Amino acid sequence: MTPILDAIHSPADVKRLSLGELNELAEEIRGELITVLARTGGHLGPNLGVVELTIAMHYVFDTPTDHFLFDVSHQAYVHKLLTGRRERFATIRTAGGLNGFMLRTESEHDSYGAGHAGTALSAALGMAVARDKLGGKEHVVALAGDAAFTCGITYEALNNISSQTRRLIIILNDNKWSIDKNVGAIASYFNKIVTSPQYHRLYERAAKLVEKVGGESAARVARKAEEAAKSMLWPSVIFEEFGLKYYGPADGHDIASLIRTFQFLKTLERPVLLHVITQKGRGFEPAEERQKKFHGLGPYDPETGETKALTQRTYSEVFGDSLAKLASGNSRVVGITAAMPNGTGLDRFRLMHPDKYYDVGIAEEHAVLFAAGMATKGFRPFCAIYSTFLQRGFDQIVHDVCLQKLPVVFCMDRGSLSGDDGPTHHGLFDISYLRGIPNIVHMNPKDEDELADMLYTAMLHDGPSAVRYPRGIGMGAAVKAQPEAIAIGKAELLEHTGNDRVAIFSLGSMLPLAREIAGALAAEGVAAAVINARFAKPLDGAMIEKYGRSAEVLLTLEDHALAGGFGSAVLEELNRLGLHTPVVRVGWPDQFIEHGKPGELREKYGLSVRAAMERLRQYISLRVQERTAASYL
Ligand SMILES: Cc1ncc(C[n+]2csc(CCOP(=O)(O)OP(=O)(O)O)c2C)c(N)n1
Repeated sequence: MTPILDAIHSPADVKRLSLGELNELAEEIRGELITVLARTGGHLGPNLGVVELTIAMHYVFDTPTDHFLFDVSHQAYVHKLLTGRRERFATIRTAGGLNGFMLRTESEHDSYGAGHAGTALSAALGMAVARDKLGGKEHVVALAGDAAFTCGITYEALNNISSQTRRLIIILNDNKWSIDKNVGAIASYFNKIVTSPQYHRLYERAAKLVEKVGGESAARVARKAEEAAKSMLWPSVIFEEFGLKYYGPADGHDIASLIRTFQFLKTLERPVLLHVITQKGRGFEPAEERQKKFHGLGPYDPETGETKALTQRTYSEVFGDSLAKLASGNSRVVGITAAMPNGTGLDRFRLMHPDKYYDVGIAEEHAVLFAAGMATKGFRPFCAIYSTFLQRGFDQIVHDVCLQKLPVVFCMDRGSLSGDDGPTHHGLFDISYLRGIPNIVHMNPKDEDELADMLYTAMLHDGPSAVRYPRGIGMGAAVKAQPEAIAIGKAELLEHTGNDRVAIFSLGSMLPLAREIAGALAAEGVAAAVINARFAKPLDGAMIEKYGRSAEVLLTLEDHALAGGFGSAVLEELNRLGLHTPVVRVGWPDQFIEHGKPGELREKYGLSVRAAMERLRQYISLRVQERTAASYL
């Protein structure tokens, strides 16, 4: 039963509620989150942590006139529930349903889309400056988690804010957690503030004063008291050095006090940062106890929080185990993650090699540079970064790693459609953004065993390399006890007859589709070679030439954008060879792909046997007709 939530159709309905009703609303929202996400999966923990915060924000501010930006925006579900999307909430992260992140096209209340971390402060500043230029009065409020303060761009924004605008509200939502425990100096610094009894007393005193007297004069007194004490306690409060007024730490679950604080912050004519303490997973015991697991997960039991155990190892797990094995035999191997130890499987490596494991925070650019530095001293750094997040490190890959030919290995998990998360998380561009860079080797394993071989190959290779593999479980292939090196740039011919009219060049995980297509062609009497291409760079030029000369048509398959992808690389090679063999390229079209089940999306966008056969038929039947016509003459 959710009588209060049922009556919320827009933020205006939130403003009509009494404090008691607001607190009940918070509980109803918690229930809704727990039951809906049990079916769809999603970011349960982060959203349970911001229920009161989001309610108070909507109580005080007026979206869409005012603008809310959520960093990453994985914690925007409560905002969705309060902004007219309650009826569709059960569709979240399902095909055709609500997206799991803020989306400008989804609602006028989503003023800024996101999915990657660290963007909120810069974008909020841009909005605030645009508002100032246009003479607007609206408020811009950015909410960012403590882990967003491990991102370099957050500091680039902080460096700019006070010189650019006088009105911007930043909420630091501090729950001590990134996905794993938050790391680094800033995490310790926040912890110091939060655990300081003096600070707490100070904030409470200031809050009481604001409550009692209200308005600007109280604020002035409070500010004075705070400033005096702050400078006694700390040499400086970091945000104040950046020119932002710091308030906090505040209880992020106390709606009444949050409302009062926001009402006060609204009146200020200077950029402010409110430090709010919340508990990730609040109100659902399993999530309170296992913060990491409940950050984001698939369907679970709404009573116990139990999830179905996978029967097979994921690619991430195979990666973590294989790297751990390599590190056992090579003291120079190190593993680097940008705040994703569990997502990448590097947590398994951490267990065995804690001294060779580095979590640098959500700092992909830094991770790449850090790896480059280690490589100059003879180490073999393996940077485990999802394909989508490695986009952040592009310049460092070009300018630092590839230009200097440093042996850094990029292990790109989610090099595929990401599925439920949608366009911010699909890893469909890494071939395009990497293959134009000189010196890099780009590998794509067909199964788990080949992933282990490619990691081994990368370790032995004296230069930069990247290995790309998909999300989730693999093919179920057994991994050999000892990996074997693969010759760089050599494809693997898996099926051939000597009289193949079609040559299927399959990249990575597309192999089952390649075999199915070969089977469908065989059923029509057309022989096809199946090639496991393995490398998007360097290509196996000899294999392409052989079939470019002998087959009637080449078919390329990739779980990647067609623009600049593997098929494009094959076309370039044919062009270099002066061959005009037709090429049918199967991959993702030149548009951002929405969220949904990978199988359904593949069907929709033509990454299927049916679509490939239809397109091949044009060339094969054409040749047959040509021959028939010729034989009449
Ligand atoms: C550039 C980038 N790298 C990694 C991620 C993966 N990621 C999603 S949420 C998250 C942790 C966010 O922690 P925090 O901002 O403190 O918010 P919380 O979930 O604790 O509320 C990470 C690392 C990402 N979204 N973007």
